[in-house]
Amino acid sequence: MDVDELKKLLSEIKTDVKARIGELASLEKLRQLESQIVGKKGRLGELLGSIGKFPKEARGSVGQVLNSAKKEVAELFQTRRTALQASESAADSKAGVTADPTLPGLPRNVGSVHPVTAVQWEVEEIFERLGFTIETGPEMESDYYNFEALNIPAWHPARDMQDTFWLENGMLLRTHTSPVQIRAMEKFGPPLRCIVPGRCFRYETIDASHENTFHQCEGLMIDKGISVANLIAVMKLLLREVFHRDVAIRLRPGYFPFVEPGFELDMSCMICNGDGCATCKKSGWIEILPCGMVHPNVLKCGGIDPHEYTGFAFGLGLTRLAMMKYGIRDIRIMNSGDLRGLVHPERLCGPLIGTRQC
Ligand code: FA5
Repeated sequence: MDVDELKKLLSEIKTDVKARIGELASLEKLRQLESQIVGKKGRLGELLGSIGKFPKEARGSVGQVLNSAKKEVAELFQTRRTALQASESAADSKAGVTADPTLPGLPRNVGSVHPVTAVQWEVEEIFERLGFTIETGPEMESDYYNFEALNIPAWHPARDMQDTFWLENGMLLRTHTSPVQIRAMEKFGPPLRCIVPGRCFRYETIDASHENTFHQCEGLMIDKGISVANLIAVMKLLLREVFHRDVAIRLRPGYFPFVEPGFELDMSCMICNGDGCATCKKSGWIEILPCGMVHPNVLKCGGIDPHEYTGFAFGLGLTRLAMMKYGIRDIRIMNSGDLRGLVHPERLCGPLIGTRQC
């Protein structure tokens, strides 16, 4: 097709539009015709998309002709649209149709997330990237999973480290998330990488950094050849990702019957920048991440051969991590229901996903 033939075709299209447009009685019909003519597969739309098929030297004039036709057709549609809109709204008001203020409004996404939930999502996301799964376990536990299987028999003085809420049915409210270590070993066997965020309970006096109901996040990695080096690397990565910078930490020997060796990993208090305040009891440090190499007795209880496999475990204080991350001075705010402590969800990474019950 040459430019003259194109002009002829465009003029036919315009005549056709003019003839049909006046007969259209509704905005919907007008919209349908517009899409038949100007839409990608419409008569004019196809021509607009065909500039590339014309010889190079003709493309300039073809483009001009097409654009002016496009403009004229768009004006025809706009003029008719304005007329139809006016007549439709006149018809509505004649029929008494007006805006109904009693109809329910459009729903708005309001609401915020608890700081512990926020930090939990973040930790889950970090560990999912490292190939860890997310598990859960029961809050009402047996003596066996909470203590015995973790190398804490009934006579062991370490039981006093975690004051326990005992229930009338002989069960207890779990004092830590560590029982899920055993449940996960039993359920999945080695190799194993999982984290277990969840609520814990201790019968203890509440102060700025101690609650009787708080959150921890257990971590467990078991495979051949896992060492303290893996443990430290993962702990450092975790804190760097949560705080988006290197965080001052100190590692000291720590005693937990279920790990050997065991460590206490403290982070510099973010409330006072390590100067000492009520939250860190003037020490400048917050106990946040006790950890260690899984004790061979614990591996055995989970049905894993300690001669073949080793592993590390940690018990992250999730509530304290949230305090450090969001600058919350007093842990008592966390369970107070004070809405001012909530975090805006758009700053967060996503919903809890892939949680499994162990
Ligand atoms: C434990 O609970 C061990 N199960 C952690 C562990 C797991 C060690 C695996 C080694 C291997 P601990 O009692 O220190 O340890 O508690 C762990 C963390 O939970 C503490 O560092 C602290 O951040 C948090 N935490 C403990 N008690 C409270 C409390 N009353 N209120 C708020 N946070 C607490």
